[in-house]
Amino acid sequence: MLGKNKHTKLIILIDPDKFNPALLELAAKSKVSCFFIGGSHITSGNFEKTVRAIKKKSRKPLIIFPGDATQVSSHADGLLLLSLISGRNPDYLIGIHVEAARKLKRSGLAIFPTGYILVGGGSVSTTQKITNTLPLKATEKAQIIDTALAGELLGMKLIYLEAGSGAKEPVPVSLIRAVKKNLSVPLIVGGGIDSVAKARQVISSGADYLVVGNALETNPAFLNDLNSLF
Ligand code: 1GP
Repeated sequence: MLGKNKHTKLIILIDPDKFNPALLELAAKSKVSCFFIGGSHITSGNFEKTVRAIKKKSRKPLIIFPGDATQVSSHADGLLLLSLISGRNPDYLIGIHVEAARKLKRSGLAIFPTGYILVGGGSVSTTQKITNTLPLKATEKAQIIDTALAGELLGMKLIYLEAGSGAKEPVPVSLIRAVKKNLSVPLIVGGGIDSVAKARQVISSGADYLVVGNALETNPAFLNDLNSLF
């Protein structure tokens, strides 16, 4: 479901609070490899209801990108078990995982242990606030590569370089390229991709997956522009 790719694949992140069914119709006709669902701060949206609605309308894999321990549904296909390895908050390294372990085991979901690396994206991200951790600076290239490698050596099956939802500055292409070069597991990149030019940069870096959320929430037609790149 989530492996290494010769060419970057596109993933759409759906926030249940802002779910727009029209996006599913557009995605059906486009080169979207799968959907992520989740949010670090779900307020009004009903997580379970949205998971079912997506599964009813789309055959593409639906993978949970959980914002907290409650975001588990056996109606999805898989779940990123995120460890925030850029930070040093034990809750986000092991605490919440212990809390959710039984539920996850029973869920039957495909579980993808994921090393989640927050990279400073020019503004304070929601993830940074909620997790009470500092992102790594994009200029700390060696530290970011070592963090990704440590994740891989700990057995994580994916590494996610995250600039933060709606980031002003996406993860720099030179950094993505350097991490990718040193890594054996698939690399996911996301945060702040709101133009074809920015998407093209990520693709040129050789990342295995590019995640787009915000920009498609506000403008689903952006998917038509992205399509030409994949
Ligand atoms: C956020 O990487 C994802 O966790 C996607 O970010 O919403 O900015 O596209 P955007």
